[in-house]
Amino acid sequence: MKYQILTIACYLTSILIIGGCTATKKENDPNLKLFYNQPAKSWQEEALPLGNGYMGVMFFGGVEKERFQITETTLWSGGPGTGEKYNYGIRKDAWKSLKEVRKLLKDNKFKEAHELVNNNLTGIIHKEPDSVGWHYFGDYGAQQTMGDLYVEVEKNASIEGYRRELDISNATATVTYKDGEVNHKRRIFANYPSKVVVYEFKNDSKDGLDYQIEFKTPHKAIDEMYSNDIYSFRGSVKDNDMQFEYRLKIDTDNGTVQFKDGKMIAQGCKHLVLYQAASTDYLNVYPHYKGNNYVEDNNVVFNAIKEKGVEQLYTEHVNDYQSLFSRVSLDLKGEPSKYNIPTDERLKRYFKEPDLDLESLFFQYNRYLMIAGSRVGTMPLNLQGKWNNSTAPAWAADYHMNINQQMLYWPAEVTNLSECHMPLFDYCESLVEPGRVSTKEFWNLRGWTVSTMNNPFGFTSSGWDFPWGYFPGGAAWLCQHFWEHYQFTGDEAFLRERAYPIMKEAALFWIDYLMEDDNGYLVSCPSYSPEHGGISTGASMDHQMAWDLLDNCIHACNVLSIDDDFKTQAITTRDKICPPMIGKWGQLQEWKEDVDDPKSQHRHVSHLFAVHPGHQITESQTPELANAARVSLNARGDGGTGWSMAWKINFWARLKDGNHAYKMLKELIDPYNIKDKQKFLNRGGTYSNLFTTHPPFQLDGNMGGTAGIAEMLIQSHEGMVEILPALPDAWKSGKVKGLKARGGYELDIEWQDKKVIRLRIKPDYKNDCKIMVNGQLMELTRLVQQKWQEVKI
Ligand code: FUC
Repeated sequence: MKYQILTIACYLTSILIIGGCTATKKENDPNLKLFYNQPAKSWQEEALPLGNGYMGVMFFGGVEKERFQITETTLWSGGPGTGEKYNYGIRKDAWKSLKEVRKLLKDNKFKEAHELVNNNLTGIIHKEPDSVGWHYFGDYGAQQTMGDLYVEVEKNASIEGYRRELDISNATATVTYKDGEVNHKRRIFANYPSKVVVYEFKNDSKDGLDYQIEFKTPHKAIDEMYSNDIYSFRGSVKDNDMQFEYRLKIDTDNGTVQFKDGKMIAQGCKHLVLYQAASTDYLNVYPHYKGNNYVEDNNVVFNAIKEKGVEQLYTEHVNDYQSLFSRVSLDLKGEPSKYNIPTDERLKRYFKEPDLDLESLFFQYNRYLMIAGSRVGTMPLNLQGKWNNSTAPAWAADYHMNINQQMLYWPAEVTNLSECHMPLFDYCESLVEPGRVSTKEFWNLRGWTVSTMNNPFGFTSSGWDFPWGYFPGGAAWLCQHFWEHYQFTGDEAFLRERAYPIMKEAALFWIDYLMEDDNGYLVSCPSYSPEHGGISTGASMDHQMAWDLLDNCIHACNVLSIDDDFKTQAITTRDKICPPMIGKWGQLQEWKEDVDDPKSQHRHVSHLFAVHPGHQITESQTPELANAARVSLNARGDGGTGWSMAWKINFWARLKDGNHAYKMLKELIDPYNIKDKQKFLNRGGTYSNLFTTHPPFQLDGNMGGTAGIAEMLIQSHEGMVEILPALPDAWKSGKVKGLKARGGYELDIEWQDKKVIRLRIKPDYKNDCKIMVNGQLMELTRLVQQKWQEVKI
């Protein structure tokens, strides 16, 4: 340990126990609003997202015609429903080529090895010959939009005072305007406990107005009806017959409703409320993935809300949402005058003038998106979270395991949304069974794996082309999340019953797969550094992920008092893995061979996994390697797609360079990056709805961005909690409340002139804490669990 620990007694006396909790509930915080003076035209760039985990909605705020685009993330094309050909991507007996591939690589016959892997060790999909690039994958399928709900209302005069708003302090969207003398107000919210989305329309006209309501879908209709104020559309996806029901209850205080030609016409309304539920027959159970009683799902929802009016549902929603969202607040001391600038305009100005509070809004918006998209019992976030308007979205809007899926969940624990992490764990557990089959057929080894692309129908095979698709390390990386969840929560039952079994099984694959090279190191073969370079023996990322997984398994064994052959094997294997190496230009090597190209600016920087999200390389323990990582990162440059820039925030934060991390954050938020395609091919940025882009929109950049901001403010991967480890000069003073650290601590931090001036800690399950504040390491002891305590600085 590089730092000297400060006398403990001195700090013991300085801890004051104070009561109460840090209620950060902020109603009407003007910086927690996105707002615009015009309706959205573009789905991707302007429409605004809402969600209750089950359904995602994008709303446009059109005056005469409102459009709500609806996603229910279990709705997919592809999979077993397409017919017998679909076989989870498995190429039977693929493993028989493994020996030959390894021999070819030993003889440096890379071209031949590539050919053989491409022909024999890739997965299989069945698609039409006229498929279009990254948008159509045959029986692999794609996440599907469910459709759009349109609500038309008459417009009689010129419009004044238009405002479209999303308040993320209470997850409520509103549209307000005046049409002549008539005031209009819409309110939209997505309620998780009752599983409904509610759309409310109000006007203060004398006799009420007519509203036309219509649901449109690209999918096949099975049945459409309207009876007793309830509209129901049953449909199915064409290629796999996945069935779904979209249901809408229509409440009018004083109007009448007629159903004609697929449209509901509500006449003479001053107050119209629509309650929406949706469900599909998808069931996340291998091998059929079908059988959910989706109509019954909707019956249950509508029975339960019968007695609850719109206000009760709204209160329930706000309480539920705020119980998560309000745990954390971030104040970067920007200029309040910016709060009155519409968000699109504010974003445009962002690069020219500082707007620190836009950075905190971005941070909180992504927490909002996590709560809107990932709740207990729902599918995990995918590439587009829960917001997809297409039947052929980019990369199928799938679960992408070579960076994207993991990044989506990086902010979950540290930003105090541990519960939102749960869908990822449920989902990973559902991959184990098909993942075992893939591991048997592709490598004839123990354990479970998942590669680059994954659909919710157990496609755990390598992708259908080499090299991009070959990434069995997906499972090892996902398992890091299980261990992290334990570290942040101290939930030993979770560790014993859920985390350890899945981690162990993922580790078995690596124990079997790694092979000894001529130097006596264990190396990954064949291996491929995600989407960069070619086939190799010993891509550093594989080694780092395997090291991380085995190291975490060993720690888990210690916590659970497990002392068996597996633990011994895990230790022996971990210690023999080819370590991170420094190459001829001072770089961290991406491969075992020293062949890195100093000119490559590729967006993937996979060999820095050990810096983040791993912890094998740290500033204090392995300074030379950390420096080599810095050299590599500088060479790769500051460009990249949304997620790539977001990852770089995290890297620079871990390398304790707050200013560089901040530069990357600005690049990520900057909307002009997207336009600058000539200069920077494939460059991300942020749209005016604050969605980050690859392009196209991918949610990983949002989530990686928020994780990066948290990483600048707090770190805890080195057995201690570091306060403000990578604070940029731009964030001179500020306050952050409610961030979490490994060990289960919750922290409130206030700083001025880049120095911590106030610190409070609430330990969850421990009585002590090593903590680094203003460059000094302190050891706090005899802390009281579940209580806020002041640490005197
Ligand atoms: C990975 C990345 C791409 C894209 C895709 C969804 O394969 O390399 O840039 O983000 O996922």
